[in-house]
Amino acid sequence: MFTKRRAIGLAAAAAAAALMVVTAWSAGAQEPTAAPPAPDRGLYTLTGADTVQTRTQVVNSGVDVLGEGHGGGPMELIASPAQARQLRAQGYTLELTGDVEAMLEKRSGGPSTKDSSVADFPSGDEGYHTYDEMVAEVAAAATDHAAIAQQGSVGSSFEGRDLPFLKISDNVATDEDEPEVLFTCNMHAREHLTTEMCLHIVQRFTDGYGTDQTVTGFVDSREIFVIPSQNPDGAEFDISGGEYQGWRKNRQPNSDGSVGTDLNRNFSYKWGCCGGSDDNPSGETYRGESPASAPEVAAVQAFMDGRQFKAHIDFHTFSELVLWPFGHTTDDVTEGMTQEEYDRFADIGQQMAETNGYTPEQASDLYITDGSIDDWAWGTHKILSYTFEMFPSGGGIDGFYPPDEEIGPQTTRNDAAVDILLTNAG
Ligand code: 0X9
Ligand code: CA
Ligand code: CA
Ligand code: CA
Ligand code: ZN
Repeated sequence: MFTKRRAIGLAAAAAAAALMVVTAWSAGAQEPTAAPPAPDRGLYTLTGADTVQTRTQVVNSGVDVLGEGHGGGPMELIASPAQARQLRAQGYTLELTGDVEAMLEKRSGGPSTKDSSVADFPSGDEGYHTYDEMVAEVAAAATDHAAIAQQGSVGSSFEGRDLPFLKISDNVATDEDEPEVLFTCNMHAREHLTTEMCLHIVQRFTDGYGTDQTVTGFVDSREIFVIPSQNPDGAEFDISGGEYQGWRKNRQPNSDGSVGTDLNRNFSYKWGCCGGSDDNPSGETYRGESPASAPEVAAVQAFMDGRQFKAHIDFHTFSELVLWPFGHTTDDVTEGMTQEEYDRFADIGQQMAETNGYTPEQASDLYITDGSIDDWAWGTHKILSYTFEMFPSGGGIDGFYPPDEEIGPQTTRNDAAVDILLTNAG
């Protein structure tokens, strides 16, 4: 994909250069004035989308919106030259600020010297877990803490990778009548910091058992479930070739030759209802062919259908936000959400945000999303379901790739929020 994109970009650049020569030649002495061609994946700042409706239109126009932005400010997005032209024709102002390919290469430490057939994080970022390392970590936690930790499988990804989960509780082999709480991570491929968040939760509630009083109390009184990666195919692809790829979706092929469904638009509750997703397969928020058409989503839904979760956090990056349902409507109170229920979401959301310094708000405050996991979890199962957008608060494509030195501080930053959720599951 990367190589092909780059080849197309080079061909376009060559064609444009040839055109400029011809133009210069036929114009005699005049200098060619054509601007250099816009990059295949250009980083842009967009202004003029000041309402939820216009922001929703931009997000689902096929482009790749980075982070969520704050308070209706300018949006940062990745667009092709054609997409940039189209958005300008619709009246938005776009300023080109960089070439994403060049930025990813720079962030990855320059042209890779690593074996490109093996998926591994670029040099200096080895603190992040690859898929195999994540699987090993889950297995080790279950082995080293057999009395309180048990491993299981949620199902398989499109490419056949196992989606492991870990259950942490006293009497772990018994399905006890204790509030069940779920933490899910890495739904979007490039959001690697979230995999570390789930592994940190695993570590904290296993290693801390018997010594940390808070941890011990929760392990004894709750059933904690952790799914570190909902999108391992995408995550592995994102680190393939020795360079970050900036990939978001899963790796399921589409009918038009493009690849990937946005898993956070593919859940079965009010799927595609409200303009909060893209029906064009090549778009970055493509909702898939039908509800739960992505095997990863079907697996997560079936797993959640089969348990009685009371509370849930789905971790994403980035923007430093605590979000609650609904995302499919800007209404607070609607079918499936009373004022009392909304107030509870907002109250607990604000309490959690108080501890990590994130901004708390309803998911739809920035743009509409349909088919997202939190709407589904609440809409179908009344699970107290939040979406966290982790560190950083902003930063273009590099925002998905904080140095691995951030893993420790940015995961422990959510300890108190996790504890608040666990408390409120009771
Ligand atoms: O667009 C998304 O899926 C999430 N942002 S991300 O940059 N991680 O892709 C935000 C989803 C917000 N809506 C709901 N949580 N419903
Ligand atoms: Ca490092
Ligand atoms: Ca138990
Ligand atoms: Ca139970
Ligand atoms: Zn995400």
